[in-house]
Amino acid sequence: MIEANWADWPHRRFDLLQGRWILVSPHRTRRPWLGQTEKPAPEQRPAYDPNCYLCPGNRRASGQVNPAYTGTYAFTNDFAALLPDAPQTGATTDPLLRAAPVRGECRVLCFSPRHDLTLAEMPVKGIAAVVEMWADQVTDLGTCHRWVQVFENKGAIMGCSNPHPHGQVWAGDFLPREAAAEDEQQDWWYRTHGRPLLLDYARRELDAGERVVTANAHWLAVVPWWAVWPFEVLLMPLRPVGRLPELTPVERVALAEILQKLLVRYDNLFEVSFPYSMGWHGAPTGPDRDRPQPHWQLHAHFYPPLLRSATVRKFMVGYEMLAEPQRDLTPEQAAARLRALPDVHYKRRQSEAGSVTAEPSGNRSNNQPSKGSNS
Ligand code: H2U
Ligand code: ZN
Repeated sequence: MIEANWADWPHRRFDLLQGRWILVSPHRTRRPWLGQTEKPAPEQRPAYDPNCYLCPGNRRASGQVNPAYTGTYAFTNDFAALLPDAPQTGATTDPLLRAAPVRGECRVLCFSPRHDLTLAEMPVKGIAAVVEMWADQVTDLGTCHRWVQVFENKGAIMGCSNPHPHGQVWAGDFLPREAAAEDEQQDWWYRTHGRPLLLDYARRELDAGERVVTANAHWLAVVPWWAVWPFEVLLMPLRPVGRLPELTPVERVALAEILQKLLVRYDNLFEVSFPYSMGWHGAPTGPDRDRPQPHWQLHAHFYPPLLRSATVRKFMVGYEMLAEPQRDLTPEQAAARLRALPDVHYKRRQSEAGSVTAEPSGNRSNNQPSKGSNS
């Protein structure tokens, strides 16, 4: 248990993965709120949208036509941020105005041909196909690129341009800032303690229970001790795994199952399709591919912006931009709220009551939550 008064008084917590401090101000959750809190009108999307550039058979901005795909589908981003043939010259020698050339590739990953679904509303089988696609992209792009960033930006509030269920992968020949910080922190822990940081951390969280959102035999989802976003979640496997392609078939299905449980809870929190940015971090690839990196533990981050309703979001402004990240709601409070929610999607419950239709959630195996996860 954390010190009792930490639920009431300002304090700082250390983010061991990023190596930085976070300010926590739980007493501020009692301040009055005068902003909006209403729920937006539920969105009704067609299963196929002739104007969507991600739907099967439709033409994209590049003029290329998507195939009549029936499962997942990946294509090279028509407006890629990294290019495979960018010139490799031009590194500056000026110590004040530094620059370096970069090469890479960007792809768009369609999760389903159905325009009206989200990962949260897809059956476990469909989510497992997305897990396969993520792993295949890491294998493929990891042969030559040092960092393969698989991610999903979901919801207009996160700048996502299209509600068709999709993610992206950006692969480059350099270690980006977040990756470099995590590499350094995990390496330091491993050298000091002889075990991977995130496996020690997962064990501690399973024992404590108070930040666990959901868990199964292979995976753990927690609101991390050092969470910045109100309902931030860290998802990790419970045995040493460096990268997505190393997951066994059983672990992949277990991942699809825990993803569904987590994302359904997210949607149920404010009864909206919950926006977030999520993405996978694993051991660096490319030239580092065959180098042993036992300090690296595969994990996913979920960063949702919503704070107290479908329309009230946390802003990273003021002190956060100029000093350090800050949160009001404690990670323990956030985890307790997520844990208490049903893992049946609210649209499904409504459709059973006869209003909205949704895809069967395919909630097959009912995993036993680990110790402490259901308090
Ligand atoms: P969001 O996930 O942020 O909505 O981005 C979708 C991506 O799809 C975006 O990176 C790409 C954009 O460059 N895109 C295409 O590759 N082809 C298109 O025809 C439109 C959008
Ligand atoms: Zn579509």
